[in-house]
Amino acid sequence: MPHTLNVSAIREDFPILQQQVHGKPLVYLDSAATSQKPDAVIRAMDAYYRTTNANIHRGVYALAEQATEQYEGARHKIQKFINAKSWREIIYTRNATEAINLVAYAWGRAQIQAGDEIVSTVLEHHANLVPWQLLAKEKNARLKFIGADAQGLLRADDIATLITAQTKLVAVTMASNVVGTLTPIHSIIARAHAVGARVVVDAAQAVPHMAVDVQSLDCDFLAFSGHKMLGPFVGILYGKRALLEKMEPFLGGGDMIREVFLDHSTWNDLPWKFEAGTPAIAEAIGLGAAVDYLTALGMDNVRAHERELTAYALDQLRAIKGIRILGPLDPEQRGGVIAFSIPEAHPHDVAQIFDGEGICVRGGHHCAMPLHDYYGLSATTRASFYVYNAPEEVDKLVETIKKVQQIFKG
Ligand code: C6P
Repeated sequence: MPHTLNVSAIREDFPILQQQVHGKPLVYLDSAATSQKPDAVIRAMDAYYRTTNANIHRGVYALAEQATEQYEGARHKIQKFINAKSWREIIYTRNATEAINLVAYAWGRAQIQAGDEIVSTVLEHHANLVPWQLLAKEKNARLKFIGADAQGLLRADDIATLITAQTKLVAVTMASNVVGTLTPIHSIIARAHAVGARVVVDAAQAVPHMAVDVQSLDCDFLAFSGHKMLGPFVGILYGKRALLEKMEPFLGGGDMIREVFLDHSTWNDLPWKFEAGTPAIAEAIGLGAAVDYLTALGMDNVRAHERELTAYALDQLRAIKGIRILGPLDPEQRGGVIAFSIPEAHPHDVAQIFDGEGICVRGGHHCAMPLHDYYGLSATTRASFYVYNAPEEVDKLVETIKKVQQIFKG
């Protein structure tokens, strides 16, 4: 396997990976749930608490000014990372889930009316499904779903026929957290815009793993989570400035206002109109450090590394008899997420056996119950790769699957 990234050097940057679990070297294959954090991120947050801790946008003293500068500086890094036109289009949220809910409340409640259609896909994480169910119910709007084939590829026919003049919004994932599919996001967005619909992209499994350029995508909104991209627990909503300017606030309180009277208020400029209350300051600064780290690696290298690992894993997994692997067979069409099912073993038992080997994998429905139903499964086991994973760890994954089969064949 060619080495696009220097994995052993990268691993040195991650203190957590140096430990043993149950007497075995830790093998972390659950980065789709949350990634590990490099020293640079931990140090950035530590330095904030040790030297700069103060609230932002309020104090006139040096500490508060430095904290504000670092918090806003991280926003500029994130802007550059996804190539947004303006830093005002970058809104800090709690996570990707909150980012999508912000759109559902602040944009959706004003724009969606009875009879309107919202088009999504069967691949979605609950975070990009439940907010639209709530909105559709409240507004008497209709939800429609683009289907997928047996490999988890979205059906081109559905994209063409379901997105129509009645469609007001298309809510679609860029990369599935279960089947790994990279969706044809450019053509979905083009189709949606051709009928006058807006598009929300769930990029929680995309921004950490490949170069994402919101201007080239031309998406209206895009959501992702810092904690899946080597950063801390903070999220980001990107939105086109013209849309965000017209939207009413999501949450009310401090910092999001310009003037407050007893009977009404006026709103702060973007992006602060959507950042009510004291935000996760250290986390935002930590995310800035994560963006620096990923930028230094190069997002094309990150993608190439994960594609190589995924191809290597798929080759070996396909050779194992009696397991079902979800998602596209071609590594070009998927991210570094591989969910599989061993029919004789429940995924929770599988994950426990893996744990005994010091290997972290996730067992369950991965917050995508309808997708599991779609494929006639109640749960799967999932391995997911990131910059610090090595081919030897894929070998351990394969060995442990064989061990599980042995145990259950008894
Ligand atoms: N998926 C997983 O193990 P939050 O929890 O808000 O940071 O991210 C939500 C989310 C949204 N979209 C996709 C595609 C996701 O994968 C996730 C998070 C984790 O797959 C936790 S369930």
